[in-house]
Amino acid sequence: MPDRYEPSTFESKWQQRWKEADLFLTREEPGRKKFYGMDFFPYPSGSGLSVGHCKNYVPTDVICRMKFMQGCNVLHPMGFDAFGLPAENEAIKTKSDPAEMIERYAANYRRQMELIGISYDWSRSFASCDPTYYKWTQWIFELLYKRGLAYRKLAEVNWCPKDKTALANEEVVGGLCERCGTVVEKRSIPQWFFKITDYAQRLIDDLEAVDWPEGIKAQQRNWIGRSAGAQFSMSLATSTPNSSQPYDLASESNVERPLKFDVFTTRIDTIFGMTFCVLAPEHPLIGQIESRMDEERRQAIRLYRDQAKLLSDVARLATDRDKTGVFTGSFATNPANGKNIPIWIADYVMLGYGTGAIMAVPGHDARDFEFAQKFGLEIIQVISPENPASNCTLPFDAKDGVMINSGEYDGLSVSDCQKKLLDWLERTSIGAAKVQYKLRDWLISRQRYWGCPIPIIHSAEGETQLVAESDLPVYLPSIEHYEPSGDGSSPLAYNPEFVNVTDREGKLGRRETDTMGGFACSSWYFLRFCDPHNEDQAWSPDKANYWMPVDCYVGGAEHAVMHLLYARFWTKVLYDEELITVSEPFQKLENQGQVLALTPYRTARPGETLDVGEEGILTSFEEAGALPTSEVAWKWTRMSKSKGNVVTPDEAKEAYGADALRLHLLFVAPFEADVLWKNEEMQGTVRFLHRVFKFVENALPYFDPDWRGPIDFEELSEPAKEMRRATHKLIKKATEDIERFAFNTYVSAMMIFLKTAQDILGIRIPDRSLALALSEAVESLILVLSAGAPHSADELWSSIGNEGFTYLMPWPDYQEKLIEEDLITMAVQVNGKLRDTISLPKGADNATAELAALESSKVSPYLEGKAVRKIIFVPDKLVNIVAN
Ligand code: ANZ
Repeated sequence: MPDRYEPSTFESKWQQRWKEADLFLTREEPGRKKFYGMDFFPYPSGSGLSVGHCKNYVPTDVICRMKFMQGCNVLHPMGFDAFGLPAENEAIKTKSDPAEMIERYAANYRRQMELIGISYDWSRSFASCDPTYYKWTQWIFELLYKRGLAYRKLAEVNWCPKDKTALANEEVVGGLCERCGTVVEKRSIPQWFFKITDYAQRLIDDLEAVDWPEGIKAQQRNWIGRSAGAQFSMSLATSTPNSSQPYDLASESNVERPLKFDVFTTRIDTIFGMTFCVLAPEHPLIGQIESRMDEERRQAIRLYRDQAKLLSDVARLATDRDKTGVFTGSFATNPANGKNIPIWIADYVMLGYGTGAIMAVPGHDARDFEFAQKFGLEIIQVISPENPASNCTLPFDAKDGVMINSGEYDGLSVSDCQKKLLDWLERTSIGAAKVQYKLRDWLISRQRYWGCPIPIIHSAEGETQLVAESDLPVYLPSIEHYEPSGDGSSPLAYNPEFVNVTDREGKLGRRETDTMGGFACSSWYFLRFCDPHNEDQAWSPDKANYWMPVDCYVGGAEHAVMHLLYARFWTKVLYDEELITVSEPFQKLENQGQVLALTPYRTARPGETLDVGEEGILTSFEEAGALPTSEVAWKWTRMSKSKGNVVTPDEAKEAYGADALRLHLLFVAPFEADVLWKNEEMQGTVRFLHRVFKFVENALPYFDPDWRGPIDFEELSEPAKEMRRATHKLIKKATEDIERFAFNTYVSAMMIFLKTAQDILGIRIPDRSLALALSEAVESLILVLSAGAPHSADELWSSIGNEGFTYLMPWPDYQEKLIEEDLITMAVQVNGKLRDTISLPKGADNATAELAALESSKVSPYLEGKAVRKIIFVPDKLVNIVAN
């Protein structure tokens, strides 16, 4: 057998054998537990996989392999997120047919994943652009529609002028298109939405039930943004505070009922501190009160509203921006004390949140305080600190103070005051308690070609009809020119064969030409994997109920409020429809760290254009190498094609071997931590694998495949006992570490084991009992290794004369009693007199024993007031403290 790790001699061989044996075909054998392990399915890009991508595929593979060996039926599938903007943009750039392009790219991904020995069941694979898949995406769309959860409305949307499509809120980051970084504009176009807001509370509540990183849960909670407060109605005052002159209400067109508007507040307790109101610039009341204004004011307000249109939501909400606003000239009455207060318009109030109007309390709200100061508005304090001696500056936002300047509520605590005021609002029907969410409905339509067609027909009468279920799928036609039109409609709108369709009455209707954003396709693919070839159903309930939920879902944290929220929403709808029995799709979620690589970086000098990509990063390594090094700074940035810093698994395998790459990815850093990638470091795991081969080779002459039979624990020699202890410690540590995603310590446990085992063997020729313990050690090490380095494990397995694949062997068990270290009792003396005995593991070193002796409560009285001069240590027997 080889005494070194020579990957080129066996890795491809084993991959071929696994394939021939259909080794990773999903089994659904009765009586076994199930384990569903899955990676986020990727969009297959033209540049293929980098070792960065492998940083999540390998750990998931390790846990799936272990689970299978532990006796589970394992579902470990892989597919491709093929529809959507990145694919379409790439197809346009490379002038290819997107369907053909995706197939090519996906095949390359698969080749690379196989290259590093990932145990996917490829028989279950699909791409979201396959008609056999998107038929069911459309079917779920119809289900949402029938439940009133899919609707179309004219909406002001985020429009990316570069991608020429509307974007969901989640796809806009800091006012920029999440994909291309273009400043997003507002446009009014009819759009399809999914009513995710109906599920806001359940999406918060059910986070309790899943085992996810706290950070992701917090991001989801913040994004959903629950606020409990009150909503109440304010009436426009018929007179200004300073004059008893009533407005000439008769001159207004809508004077039958007094004008009212609602405000939402989380601090109803501060109602007596309201000194003005603020409307969002888009608030409809403004149009209604325009007739009260003179021309100058009307103009000023129009100008202000136009300016607000140009600002992104992020800019409007920025706390460091100077407050701006205009007075409407009108007043509203505070229902709590009857005072008339001015109504202002300001862009820090957003139309889309709450009611788009607020009661402003400058004494206690920082934004209102700033505004009041700038425009000279009254500031009233209504809460004082509980301890009157403590001074407070305004705005004072404490919630544990005492009410002041609040009439009959004076002296109450904030929370009691809130309760009483809520009672009063409800009793008088002025308002009620109200829960608000920041979450908006999910904008799903895209004015682009490469997506799942929306199965809707606009009838001749202008009615919206669902395509009959029997007519699904609505095929995405293959068209020559699919570049975005930019006029707010999809290129499909210019394809008469697609557009013209008969409606349910047999008249000429029009097909919906928007397509669904890619996130629709990825909101249920985990269900399809349970039953991917079903032609009659999206999935059979039996299969989905067997496999769901996904036990372990692995992917990047950047999807926190997009994919991960949408998939939870669809799962809940499908649960409500009784199509599945789980209401959460992913029981456990793990986010891997990123792989960063050194990237040549240089900023352009004045007047110079550099051939650079993002943020001044030089587009290729070679070019950078050619530059004088003093001009180039090197930065650690995420590995990506656009930065020219990619290392492919192909290169890594070629130079170091697939198993060395796999173990390195596991070992180099904790799973969730970022990695600074250096190719040379893979030498570390190459050396480790060399040592494993050497160890097995050395053990081979003594190897007894029947070690299980003749071993008798009581009879073992001391070194054999130690060997068994090391083996069982390894099994325990590896099993537990893989289970808790601590893959780096799983690998280091194997390294430590190897060292210990070699120390035990030393240069001695093993006696019979050590030979048996060694045989156990060798087999266990190979099996434990097989999750991380499966090619080497299979090679070693056959080299010790075993048949078949390690994957089909049971994962080794450990015996706790063998791990327990033998304890010995040591005497503790002070100045030669016995004062205590302590229990320590056999072989404890002097530092451990001394510390334990000094900490003994029976010993310390004898040391009081004395200085320890010397400690005499006799291993496993005695600690004598000399003190005077
Ligand atoms: C009076 C008040 C006093 C408020 C106080 C806060 C502190 P969250 O917690 O984020 O839900 N608000 C309501 N609607 C708004 C809108 N459309 N645009 C901007 N601000 C709006 O915030 C709720 C609080 O934000 C509400 O409570 C309201 O100000 C403001 F000491 O009312 B509050």
